[in-house]
Amino acid sequence: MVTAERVHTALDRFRIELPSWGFANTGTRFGKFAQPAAASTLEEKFSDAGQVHALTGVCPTVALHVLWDLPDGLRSAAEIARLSARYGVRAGSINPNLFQDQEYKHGSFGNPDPAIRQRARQHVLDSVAIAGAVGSRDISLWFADGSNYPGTANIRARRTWFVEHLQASHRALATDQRLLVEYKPFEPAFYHTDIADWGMALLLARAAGPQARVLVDTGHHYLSQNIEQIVAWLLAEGMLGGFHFNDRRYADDDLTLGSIDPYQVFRIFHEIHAFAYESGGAPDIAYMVDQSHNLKGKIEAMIQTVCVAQELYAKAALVDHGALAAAQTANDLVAAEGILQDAFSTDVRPAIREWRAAHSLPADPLRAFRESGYLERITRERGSRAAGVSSYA
Ligand code: RM4
Ligand code: MN
Ligand code: MN
Repeated sequence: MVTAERVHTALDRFRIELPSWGFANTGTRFGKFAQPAAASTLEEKFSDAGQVHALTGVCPTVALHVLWDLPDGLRSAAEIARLSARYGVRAGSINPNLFQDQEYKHGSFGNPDPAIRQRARQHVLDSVAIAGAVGSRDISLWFADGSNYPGTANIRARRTWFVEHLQASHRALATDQRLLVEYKPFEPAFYHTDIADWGMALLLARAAGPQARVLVDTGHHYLSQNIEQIVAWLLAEGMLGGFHFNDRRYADDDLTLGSIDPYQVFRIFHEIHAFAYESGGAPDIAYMVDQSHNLKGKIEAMIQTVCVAQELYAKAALVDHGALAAAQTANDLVAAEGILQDAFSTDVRPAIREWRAAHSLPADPLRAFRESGYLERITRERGSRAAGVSSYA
């Protein structure tokens, strides 16, 4: 297949979910710089996500955070249906919030108080019901649980509670739903976190039940950790459920994808394409963005992210897998590495522009957004009200 064809085939099957919280005001613990155009209602988040999807054509779903987006729980389902019809994007993964209520100061599923563990379980069960009502497949679990000081938490007891409550959550799933278990080694807890790495997430997902998978957030690793190796292992185990994409230089920085290390993202996509090549089918992975743009314009940063994701996914699809296998078998290190480097340095942008034209999409979505007048309109409409910081991420 020639380059353009390979790029087009890859893009045909690549979809990426947008986080509702990426359109809202966010910041750091040192301050929040409110943007007049930031979304503060669910309707505005759907509207902004709808813009990104209209211009890129590859973002049909929006991840929702239950506490921030669905404070009325199940009663919000009808509203979601209305917003989906109006703005052309559906509800994506449902993210329970097990970290902001005062009760969760010492944990949720890992809290030593059984009443709080029960409350957390109920919130996840409610979230599964919401997912059912809005037609979402994935319930995505991230826990802030952990401790800050040695000796203050019974690590094994908490592990047992996690198994028990994840199993109870899994029992509530419909047959087509999935539970995604996210891991993170630091923040907000700084001594231990209850699900610190992919191994713990894998064991917990296995213990939870057959519809649980691991979710890899690129920012949730120690520096220099080989994330693509983790991806390769999870693929081999049939346990890679999805990604939260973002980039970082130090910790969970939530910077735009590929802004710091595009080769890292390329290597992750390469492992996925290589797995598909060897196993004869693309794995079922939910690609999601988990970023908060504190300084960049939120919609622009999201469009930029989607375009970069497409480029890196397409570049990785150019790897000649047959030649790579031969070079690996012959231990021809320079040739093998060169095959990756050739793919990475190919300019796929002309082929992506062709693909967009073929789908009646603007060749340059960012430019089309800047020329659309949408940003000026929402800045006018939203800027007049008092700036509210509706979420943090
Ligand atoms: C966490 C994690 C979760 C996200 C929250 C807001 O660090 O990445 O996925 O929902 O932040
Ligand atoms: Mn995440
Ligand atoms: Mn994170």
